[in-house]
Amino acid sequence: MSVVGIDFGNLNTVVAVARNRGIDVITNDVSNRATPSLVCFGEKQRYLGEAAKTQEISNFKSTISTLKRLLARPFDDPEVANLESKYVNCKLFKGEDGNVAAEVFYQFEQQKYSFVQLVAMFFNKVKDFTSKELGTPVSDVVISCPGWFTDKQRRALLDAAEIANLKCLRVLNDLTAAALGYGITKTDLPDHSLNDQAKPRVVCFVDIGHSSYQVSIASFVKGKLVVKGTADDRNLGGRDFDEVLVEKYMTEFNEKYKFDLHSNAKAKFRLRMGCEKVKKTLSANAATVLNIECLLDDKDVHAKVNREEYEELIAPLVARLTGPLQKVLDNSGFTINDIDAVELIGGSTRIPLVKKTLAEFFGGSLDGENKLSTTLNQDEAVARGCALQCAILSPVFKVRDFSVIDYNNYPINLYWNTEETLPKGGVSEIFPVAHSIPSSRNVTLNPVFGDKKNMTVTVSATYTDEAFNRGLPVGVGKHIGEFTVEGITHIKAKEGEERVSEDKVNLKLRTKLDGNGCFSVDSAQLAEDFMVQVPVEKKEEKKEEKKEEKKEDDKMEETNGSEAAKPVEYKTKKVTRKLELKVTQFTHSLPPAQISKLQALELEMEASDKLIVDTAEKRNALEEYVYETRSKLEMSWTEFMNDDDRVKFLKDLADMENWLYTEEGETATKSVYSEKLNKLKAIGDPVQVRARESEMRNSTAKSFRE
Ligand code: ATP
Ligand code: K
Ligand code: MG
Repeated sequence: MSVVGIDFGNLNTVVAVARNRGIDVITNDVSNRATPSLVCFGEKQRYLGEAAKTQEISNFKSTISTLKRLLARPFDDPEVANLESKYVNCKLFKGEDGNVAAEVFYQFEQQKYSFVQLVAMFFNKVKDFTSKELGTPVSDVVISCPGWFTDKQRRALLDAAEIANLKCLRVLNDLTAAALGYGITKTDLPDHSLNDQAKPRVVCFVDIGHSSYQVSIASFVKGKLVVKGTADDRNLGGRDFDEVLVEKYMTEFNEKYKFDLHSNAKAKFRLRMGCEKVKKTLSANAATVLNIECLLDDKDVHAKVNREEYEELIAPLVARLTGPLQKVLDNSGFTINDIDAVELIGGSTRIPLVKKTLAEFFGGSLDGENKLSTTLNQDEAVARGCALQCAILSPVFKVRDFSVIDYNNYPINLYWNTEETLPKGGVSEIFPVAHSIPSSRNVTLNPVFGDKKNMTVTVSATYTDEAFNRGLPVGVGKHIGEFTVEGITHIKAKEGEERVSEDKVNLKLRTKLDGNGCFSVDSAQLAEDFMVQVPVEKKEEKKEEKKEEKKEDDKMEETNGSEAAKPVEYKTKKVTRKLELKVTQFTHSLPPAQISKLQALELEMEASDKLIVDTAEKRNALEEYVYETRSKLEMSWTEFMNDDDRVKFLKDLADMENWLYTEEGETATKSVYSEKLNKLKAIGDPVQVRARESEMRNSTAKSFRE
């Protein structure tokens, strides 16, 4: 069993695993520590992660990026058309569920996939290279997501993991993951078991990645962290720092070279890649050159860029950094003086002007003293934190326990049917801002039966309008779900009891804001107090019955003075009876049947990819054997085969080479290649054995002489 943390970035995904010695970031199939979050469809097979990156230009319209940001986004969300689509090269359309989906060309056909499916494909690849690296199957994972993800987006992430046959133990906020990594490795945190007055350490975490900017403040004591506030500008990230250069050079090159870069997506894409490189170089150098060969119409383009000029261009973006910093201070009730350190995370915090702005905001300067700290690896902190969380949650791994209390940034309202239940308020802010995560709360309603014997109560949950002020993506919307409880009735008296009163029925709903940040109504319980008439038992019997009642978790009270009014053999008593009812959930999670269908489809595609790869490997093996054996026959093997056989074998090899380049030889099946290779080997192997034996004899003789 393995313990895995996945930082699912919009640009790059980083995977960390818990091993006996600690947490390691693992490398992928081409030995990189970060994997491009890309999915690509080819004529025969899919290319995922690194393989997709190498196909991105040649398979332009069928390579899909921006997986994380388009996951669970309604097609009609204006941000899809006005913002995200700028970074996506494939065709987007409105899926049946109203969410944005992708149309690609795969196996010579138009194919359509939802982003839940695309993310699942990518996760399946992550699973594949992680299990290869670990040498064990991967199941349990913790996956990070932006703090600003809504219930719907988080559920989509969980669905994608499930479709990829991963068991996601928790969806963890990026910055909370980083905070966990920080807390668990610091040995000098204030210890409240020694001194409960000790001031907790207060750390501000800042993550500027490829597409978004997030901040949080967490307080730490030994063994525990509490997130005290969060804020973000979810549409500010590295890609925006590229885009200012793209805009500038697009205008310049259009003028200078009479290009029309606006209408050439591929050229624009290559310009964007060039600009990203320039941006990165300028983080460490005062000047550089933008150089792109054959950008358009066979023309190479060049431009000198210096950092000063670049900093002027990005000044408006950098100005947006302070808003969320002020907000997170306001939310958490801390002042700048309270902040002990500012931990930087994400690739874009490498930009010097960004660092300078952050240092100055917290009362320091970049060259002098400041609160900026990089005790965490800025590219790997989130993945490491996820792996730690997975280790804490996993039963197979022993790790120091560390309690993580997250922060609810989007308040949640619960609504219920005002006509048929009391109280009639109809709405309650069930999880307000700053409520801790995970947590649960009970809500008690009193169904009003009227003439009905049997009732159904539906409650619904949404984010409050206040959530929009706190950054909830408007287009994703505030809807969370409906939760229906059927079969609400007066509870029946037990056998031998006669019910003599109708009373108030309590419907207790247990609501939960779980570790994933998802809301649910977990269970429902009916409870009713009523009077029953029962025969008076003898002392011993009574004792026995009491025991039994206790076992069923029932509460029984006797009512005073009723016994005298009744015939001697009967009495009236008050009982509390409870009944568990099923809650049917209508959330944004996919129904189980749909998940199974998509799992099967994913397995099918995976098998088809594997067959293509294996077939190509077999063909290569055959081709290699032909070349190698021929050269051996012409050189070192001459003496181990008689001339006739050798000439015949050489001809076989030449025929095989010719066949490999015929239509049939290019498109044969795995087993045909295997069979042909085995036939050649049947002739070649004995020669190989003779050659090796002779070689060994020679080398023994040689060492004997020496
Ligand atoms: P997100 O968190 O938004 O989903 P991500 O996690 O994939 O995205 P990161 O890997 O943290 O993003 O950061 C990638 C971004 O950092 C890219 O925009 C990249 O250009 C930028 N970046 C990386 N190195 C540097 C550098 N030296 N200078 C400036 N920017 C850099
Ligand atoms: K990342
Ligand atoms: Mg990130």
